[in-house]
Amino acid sequence: MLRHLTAGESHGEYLTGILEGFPAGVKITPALIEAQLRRRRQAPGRSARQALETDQFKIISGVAAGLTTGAPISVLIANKGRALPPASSLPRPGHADLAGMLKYDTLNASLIRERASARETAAGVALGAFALRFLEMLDVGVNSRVLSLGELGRLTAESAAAEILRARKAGDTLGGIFELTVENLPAGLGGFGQRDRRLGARLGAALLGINGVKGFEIGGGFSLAALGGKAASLDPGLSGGLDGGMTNGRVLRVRCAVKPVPGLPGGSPSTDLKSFRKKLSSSATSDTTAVFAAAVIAENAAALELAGAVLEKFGGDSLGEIRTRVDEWRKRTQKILRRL
Ligand code: EPS
Repeated sequence: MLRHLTAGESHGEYLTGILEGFPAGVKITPALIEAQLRRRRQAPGRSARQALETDQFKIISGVAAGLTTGAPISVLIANKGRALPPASSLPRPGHADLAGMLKYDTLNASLIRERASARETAAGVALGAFALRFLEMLDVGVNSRVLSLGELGRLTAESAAAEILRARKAGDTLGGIFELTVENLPAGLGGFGQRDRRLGARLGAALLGINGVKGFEIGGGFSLAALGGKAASLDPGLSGGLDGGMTNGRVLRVRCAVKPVPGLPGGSPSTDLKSFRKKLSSSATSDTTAVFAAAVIAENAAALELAGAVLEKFGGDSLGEIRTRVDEWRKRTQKILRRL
């Protein structure tokens, strides 16, 4: 079983990530982790905080001489942004503030924001880099792309940058849709015996757990509802690589909708929970869109889930052992899949 946890606040000293159950023998360099962290940090549409953060990290355990050892992996990421926002009893609409204040019985929204912040995703990405590397060693390719930004489709780097600038100037923020594809997954990962073994449900939980993700669909997703069974059966790709909660040997394809960042630069109407006066909540966040960063985070989050599913099916404690089993399994399933 592959498990992971993160800890740390947005303006605390460090973020921490722990990955347990990861096999030995996976070659990992700091550059591989840095590359993933950089992709997340430098995704378009983020705030000035991203220019400040350098995501200086340290691998504390679980790696020796550039190879994972099988022991729990821990990673620390230092925060540069250390100025803790002042206590505030004014929840920012659309953020975790109000629900968190009610839940933890506090009138200080800052205590909620600190952990609910998307800063946490840096730790998740650092751990995901290990899972991505493991999958890469098994010739599994994980990719993502942003399909739309606000109402803008057919994106280019230029059109996206222009749209982000337009929204920023208008004091607005943007959502979007990204697609995640995974190629060459062994068939038969996941399971149908219980709902929580279904790989679609597991991926859904992993991706819906990313800040701001409000929608998730597999393959044809919501468009399948309008198709007849005859039409739907003509395109096996509509299953998104999953049938009955298991990989079917095709490309895995899922999509997520990311809501517009709720913190508006000009503030949003809210109610102070001490005075119950209506006030404008000034937003601590000035991100314009999170969809590009979320796509990178999703690759890493999905990789952790899929690496876990591979380990559950094939077992094994070292990369060599697992790779032999996966190769053997692929030969076996390919004999059938090739003839379909
Ligand atoms: C975030 C608000 C912004 C983001 C932050 C997430 O930070 P600040 O509170 O300093 O304005 O930049 O994201 C990160 C720091 C990061 O590394 O992703 C929020 O409220 O979720």
